[in-house]
Amino acid sequence: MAAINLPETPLRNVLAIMPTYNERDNIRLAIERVLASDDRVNLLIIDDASPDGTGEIVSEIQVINPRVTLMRRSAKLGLGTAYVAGFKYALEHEYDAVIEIDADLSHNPNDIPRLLKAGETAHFVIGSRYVQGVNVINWPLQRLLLSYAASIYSRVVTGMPYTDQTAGFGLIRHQVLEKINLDRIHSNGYSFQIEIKFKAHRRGFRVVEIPIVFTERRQGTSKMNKKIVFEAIWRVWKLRLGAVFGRNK
Ligand SMILES: Nc1nc2c(ncn2[C@@H]2O[C@H](COP(=O)(O)OP(=O)(O)OP(=O)(O)O)[C@@H](O)[C@H]2O)c(=O)[nH]1
Ligand SMILES: [Mg+2]
Repeated sequence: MAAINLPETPLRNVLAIMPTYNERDNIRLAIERVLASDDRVNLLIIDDASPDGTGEIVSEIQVINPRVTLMRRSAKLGLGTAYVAGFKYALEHEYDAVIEIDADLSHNPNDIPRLLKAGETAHFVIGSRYVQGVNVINWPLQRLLLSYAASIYSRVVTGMPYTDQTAGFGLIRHQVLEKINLDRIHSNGYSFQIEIKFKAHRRGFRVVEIPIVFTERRQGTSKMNKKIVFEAIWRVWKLRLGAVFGRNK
């Protein structure tokens, strides 16, 4: 696996991608804070027909703010396919990089400048909860242990050295998105985050972790469920075996 040269171009324009499902109580503040974080950042919100009216709120905001775009899908199709649609949009519109960020303010938009800074010399920046101790606020112990154990498990199975394998906050340069076959990403829940890191790592891109603090949502409801966890458990083996047998392109 040959290491790919470090990125040479500065980050001129970056698309923050924010998938939403029932985030009515978070979305306004989330938009405001992401846009305030850096002038180079525009925002794409991918709403899966949220019954609570999240899409209508964003629709009103995009009319008055050219930095905000709404992509509406007809049903709840999952986080993974939302990000894939967002990545394709970013490539079509020639963004230098994308930022993945949740709408529930668990990821702090104030950390975006540090992601951008690290992205000057890396292709993939992971906003990591575990690279410097454990930086998670307000999670029940059970949830924290599940997440932490999932990272260790994925690390052992995939061989990737990163401490936060399911991180959903990060920056990905366009070179990575171009190189990965986006139509061949099949996982949807937490394993989506593992799969995309794995594909970047395998292709020799420079992946770095920077510490971030993750805070449990204060508003709205969680979409996390057992199916998402079980998907991750078997998917990592699929990734590993696919790599062994030369698939996963
Ligand atoms: N478009 C879209 N967005 C989704 C879907 N599922 C979750 N999301 C969004 O993805 C982000 C992460 O989902 P969360 O429900 O916060 O998942 P989580 O962070 O694991 O769980 P909690 O923070 O505990 O609720 C949030 O912005 C959700 O609104 C989906 O099927 N489609
Ligand atoms: Mg969340």
